[in-house]
Amino acid sequence: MPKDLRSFMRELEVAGELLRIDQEVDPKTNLGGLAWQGENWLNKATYFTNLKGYPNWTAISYAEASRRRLALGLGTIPREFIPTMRELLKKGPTPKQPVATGPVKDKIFTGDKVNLAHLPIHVMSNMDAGAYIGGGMGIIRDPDTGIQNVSLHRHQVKGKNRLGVLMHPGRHMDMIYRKYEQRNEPMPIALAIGHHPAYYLCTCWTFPFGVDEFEMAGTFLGEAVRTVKGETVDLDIPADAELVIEGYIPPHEREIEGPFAEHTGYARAGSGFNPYLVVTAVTRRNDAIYYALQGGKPIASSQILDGLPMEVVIYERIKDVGGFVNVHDVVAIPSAGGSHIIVVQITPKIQGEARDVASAVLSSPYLHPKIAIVVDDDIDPHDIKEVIWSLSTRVNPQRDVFIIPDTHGHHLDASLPLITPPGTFPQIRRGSKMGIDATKPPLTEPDARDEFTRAHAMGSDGFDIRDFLK
Ligand SMILES: Cc1cc2nc3c(=O)[nH]c(=O)nc-3n(C[C@H](O)[C@H](O)[C@H](O)COP(=O)(O)O)c2cc1C
Ligand SMILES: [Mn+2]
Repeated sequence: MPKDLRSFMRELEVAGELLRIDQEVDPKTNLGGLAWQGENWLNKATYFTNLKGYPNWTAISYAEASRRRLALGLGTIPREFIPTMRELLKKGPTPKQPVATGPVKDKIFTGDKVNLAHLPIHVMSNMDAGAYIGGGMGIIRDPDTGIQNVSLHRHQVKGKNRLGVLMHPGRHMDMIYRKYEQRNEPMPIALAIGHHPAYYLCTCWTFPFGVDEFEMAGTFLGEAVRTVKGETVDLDIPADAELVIEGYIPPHEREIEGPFAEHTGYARAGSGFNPYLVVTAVTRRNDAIYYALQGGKPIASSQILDGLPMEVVIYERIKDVGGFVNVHDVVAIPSAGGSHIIVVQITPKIQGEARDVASAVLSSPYLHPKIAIVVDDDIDPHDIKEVIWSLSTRVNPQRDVFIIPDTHGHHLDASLPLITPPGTFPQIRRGSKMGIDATKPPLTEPDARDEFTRAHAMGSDGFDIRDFLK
């Protein structure tokens, strides 16, 4: 059996990671909030079996949206995520396996039969313009090379066969869409919704331009991705997805899109005149599970799906700074509004190394990192209390904080000034970045370093209070 959303949901259930809600839930009014509370209050993914107005559907939220669950899907544990992914990346792509048909073709709707109102697309946040698809893996083809690209984008429901689309400037969909615009041709697209988390991880990974994300999904899964042809588009679509929406994005056309609460937790940035998508077909499983990916207020899917790949990419980038760095861990802080703060744990060898590392973090393939904090090897970078303690006891601001002015910033970060007119596509921001060296003095200064050796409560390493209560 191929790995898919269903095989993963069985794993979640066995691991105690899945809540099930059988009471009636309304995708338009309370599914988003219940999903958010399931993750943020109870640390679970939520499976909704009773959807108001959609009797034949069920839905899942936060399936992939935690460190633990993503690690589970990849057969590892959270602390081993970076080394596991580095090993997998070394294997390179796995060619896709075309098949004649698959479960995603159980039901096929084209022409007048297409109606997005028949899908239980949910409203994620109170400030959103309406229902949005968050979990649509956007498959397109580079018209020059024929190579497919897959990326995740927000899609506002705008009518029975019309969706919005937001493309960040410089990302691969934006680059490929511009090629279609130069030819004055519509860009065919398929959104695959609902699958194993390895698919979502690849979709959100920043691979070099020209890498087919689904070939990397095959490597992450340990099995080739099975693909079928689209009904109305010449694209290779995952055969074992739950639901697929096919269509095209017309060239040069823009219309109002948004607002939509983003990974920053705010809703206005990004909204304005954006391209749109015309739906030409919907195909799905008989008993399709809607993948109600929840965006917006942290912690939501965006912080995890953007953040974990970022950690691996940044680790690769900084390990060779200055020749060699003792780097132990990289954490994209999920509560930092979409990975705008990165904490790196190193053992500094020499003065200045931590600053060099912070500079590399701030100029990675990602635009999100705005603040880089470098901590020493005795600080747990996942524990924000530890990071704050380190900042408060190891940082002399005038010596250890540096600011890089006038950098390019993330287009959804409303704290950075826009340099393109508001509401136009694409939106570009000028910002600045900050590095903080919160490490102890380096190994070359053992005496100074020793002054920062941590004290512990007496004997606390040697016993467990619970044994004293028996
Ligand atoms: C939940 C979620 C929603 C996202 N929404 C958008 C979006 O609306 N527009 C966009 O350009 N990128 C969005 N992204 C980021 C891209 O999917 C991501 O940068 C991806 O790696 C881009 O693919 P590429 O490397 O092929 O360009 C989103 C990511 C996540 C995790
Ligand atoms: Mn890509």
